[in-house]
Amino acid sequence: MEKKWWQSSIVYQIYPRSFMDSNGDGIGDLQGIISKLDYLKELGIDVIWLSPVFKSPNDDNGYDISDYTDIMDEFGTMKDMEELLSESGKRGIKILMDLVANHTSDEHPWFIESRKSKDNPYRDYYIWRDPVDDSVPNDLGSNFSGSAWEYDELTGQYYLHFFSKKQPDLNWENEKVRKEIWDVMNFWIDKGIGGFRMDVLEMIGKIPDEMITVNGPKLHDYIREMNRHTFGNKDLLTVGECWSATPEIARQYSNPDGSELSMIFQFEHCLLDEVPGKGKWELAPLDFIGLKKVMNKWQTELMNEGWNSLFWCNHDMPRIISRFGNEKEYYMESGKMLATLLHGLKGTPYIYQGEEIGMTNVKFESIEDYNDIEIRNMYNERIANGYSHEEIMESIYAKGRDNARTPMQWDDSENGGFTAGRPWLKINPNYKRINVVNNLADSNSIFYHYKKLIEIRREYTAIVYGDFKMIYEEDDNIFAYERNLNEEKIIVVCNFYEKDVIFKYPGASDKSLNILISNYKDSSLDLSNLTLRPYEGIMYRMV
Ligand code: TEU
Ligand code: CA
Repeated sequence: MEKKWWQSSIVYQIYPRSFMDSNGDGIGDLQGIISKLDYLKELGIDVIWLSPVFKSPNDDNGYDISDYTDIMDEFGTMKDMEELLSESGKRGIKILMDLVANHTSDEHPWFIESRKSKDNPYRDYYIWRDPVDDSVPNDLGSNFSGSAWEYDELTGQYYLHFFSKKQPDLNWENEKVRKEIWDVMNFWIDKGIGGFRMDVLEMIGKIPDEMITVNGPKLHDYIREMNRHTFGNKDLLTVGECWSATPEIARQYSNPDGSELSMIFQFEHCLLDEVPGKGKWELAPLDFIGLKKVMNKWQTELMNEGWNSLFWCNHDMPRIISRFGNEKEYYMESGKMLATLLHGLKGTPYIYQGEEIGMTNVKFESIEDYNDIEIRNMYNERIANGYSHEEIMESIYAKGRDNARTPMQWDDSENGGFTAGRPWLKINPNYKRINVVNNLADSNSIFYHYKKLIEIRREYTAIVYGDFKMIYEEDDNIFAYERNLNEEKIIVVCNFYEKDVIFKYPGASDKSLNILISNYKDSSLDLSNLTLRPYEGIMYRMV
């Protein structure tokens, strides 16, 4: 397979609202990001995925767009955006824009028009249906609780919204809609961006009348058509958010012939600490063997065709140390082990802001301290259904999206150096201990661990291109694998838990072995009989 720049790149996701506030209004902004580019350069990343910065009434913090070619007032102006592009360009960093094209805001001019009358030229930009028996057209539900259909008095029809009712779904069957989106994409491509992250891309081929929400029959036609009219011959990074993809579908999305995308995000590894089939709020202990199986499957099935994205965190996910690590007793060890485990895999790694300094989940007592619409809708629905405040909060503490969205912790000053004003969402009270300044001052910090992982990936091509082979598949505590390229072998061995465990490398040999990175100072080189301490995670190189 021809080598692509995005295969050897490291992506850093910024949630602009929470990254850095430059003007004291409590909301992160583009100038704030610009002021921190040198910090990102120091970490060593190549690409920034910028969560949406377009005009938006912020019902879902920018994932409800009212103008795709202008910047949200709170974040700055188009001039600031152009400055961000040129300043990051100077540092060799590309910018991915977050294309939310499955739906718009209800305040987008297209929807304002669409809503006016049944014969408005924009009516078919969205999905309108007559009532059935004086009620909703069918049982489709919104991802943010309740029905996916909202009644509109004016014309006596329902419109479809798979997210909040302020996020009406676009009708991709309408060619005019598809063309509008290509125009938007070309507008941004012309500004010199590095590519797109595409929000809930798997949903654009929906057929609501047949209850088909994802992977509709025309999905890949739409993507190939979009590819031809926009980024197809531009060498950009494109990554689609595709929760329901199987490896087979992913090979299609990331087909090496370049007809669709670079890669997708799939989330199978994020669904293993919930009661199967019951959704994210029904908590269950992590199915560790399940996690290994899922990782093994995706690594293996996309090894020679297609490409994986690698991530633990994003703006919708809990913090990984709180989730799969041991925040209380082995904070450093588990944080570093999880990073090593992920960054040794084959694919393009994504780091979510704050992950590189070991930020953790947050626990606010009052629901009023939460902002996220998914959390608030779920809370209200569950209270109405008789759940107690306490049990709902347990779910929110474990899985709520605001865990990822508390402001970035820059230093130990008030509000963690994020803002001189009052932050839009409270900062995690642990900011005095966990912050950028502390990380940069300690050569043993989580930050320097991530930085080193990035350097190692640059140095050893086996990590980017090598084959993957899982070892110790059935073990209940150890996550271990090999990466092989020509004569070079990388071996990653991780103890996922706090008990000491013994690892015996099946092919221990007399070849020379060295440690590329470990979360303990004195990790052993004796792979034939290795005692792994709590959360010990080591990456070896054998030549
Ligand atoms: O997320 C898609 C999505 O399915 C999420 O709502 C997901 O179910 C939930 O967050 C899991 O916790 C994308 C964006 O990443 C998310 O931030 C947006 O709210 C959503 O689309 C709507 O645009
Ligand atoms: Ca601001």
